[in-house]
Amino acid sequence: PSHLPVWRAVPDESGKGFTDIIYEKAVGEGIAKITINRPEKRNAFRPLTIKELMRAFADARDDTSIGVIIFTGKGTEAFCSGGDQSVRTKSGYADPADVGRLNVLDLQVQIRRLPKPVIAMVAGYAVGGGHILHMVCDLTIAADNAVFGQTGPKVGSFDAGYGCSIMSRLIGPKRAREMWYLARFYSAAEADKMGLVNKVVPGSLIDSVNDQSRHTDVIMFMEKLVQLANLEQETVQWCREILTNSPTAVRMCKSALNAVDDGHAGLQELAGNATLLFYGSEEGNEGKNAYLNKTRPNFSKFPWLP
Ligand code: S0N
Repeated sequence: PSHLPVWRAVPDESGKGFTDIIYEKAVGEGIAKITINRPEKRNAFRPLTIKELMRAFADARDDTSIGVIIFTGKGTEAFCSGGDQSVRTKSGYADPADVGRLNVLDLQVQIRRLPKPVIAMVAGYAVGGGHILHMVCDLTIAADNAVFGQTGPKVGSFDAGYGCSIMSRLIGPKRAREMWYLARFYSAAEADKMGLVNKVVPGSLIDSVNDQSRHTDVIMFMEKLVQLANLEQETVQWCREILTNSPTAVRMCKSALNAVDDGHAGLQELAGNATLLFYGSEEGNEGKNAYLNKTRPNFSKFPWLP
């Protein structure tokens, strides 16, 4: 189907309620959408934002009807502009009356380890820590107004973890050094060329309108709506295609692709998936059943495969 999904808001299971994010699921389809909802701050995150995101991602992981997760920002101006600099302290980012922390690092790991594809849907700025969040997602679909870059060296921060290692794999070490050392911004087209995004979606359907009228408020408002609809249409199409495939094959591929970069943690993830598959086999169940029946397992009926 080519229609956009009907999104239904999902309440926060913890009972606290979401203030910084919107969490939705598509009615009748295995797609969840998690949106940072701080457009007045270009969707910068504070610790509370990250805590809410982590609760939503955990729910989407646990829900066996969900196969793909879209991660986005509210509006057309920004996907995410990184850590909220107005709450940055000597010990990380701090919510009122709380200690500072860098809990975005936990979110990065959670997205990385989540055994379902996460698609970053990027309109506007994906910069600073927001750029790293899109990089840790499995796929990135960008509107043609998207802007990518690191700002750390300009605002006194850096991400020497995934922010450097995953970027270097994505765009190569020379480009990664350029991105971090110079802290420039790159257009969607440039990001596409570098291999930072999977697809750039055109934002305008109103090309026939002459240049003068394009600048009226109404036209600009309509263009923003069209931009978001086009972007979501394309992203949802990718989700639907993934959802036609084998959940186990997709899960194994994600963990295998991670394993190359994640050292022991990556191997642990891949190995855990191997155990999961073994649990489903006759051979694996022989051991469990023998234990429960207080008999000796008979593994002799299983071949030592070449
Ligand atoms: C995004 C930019 C380029 C948008 O420019 P534009 O469209 O001209 O809008 P502005 O007028 O600048 O912004 C509108 C309002 O939004 C506020 N605002 C925007 N971004 C932030 C932000 N990050 N923090 C707080 N406020 C923000 C503006 O102040 C403005 O508000 P008003 O209207 O009240 O003035 C432009 O806004 C921009 O450059 N933003 C800053 C980008 C930035 O430097 N981000 C921080 C980079 N650093 C991190 O993210 C570190 C994150 C981290 O936690 C970390 C730490 C250790 C290891 C890893 C990480 C990690 O993230 O991975």
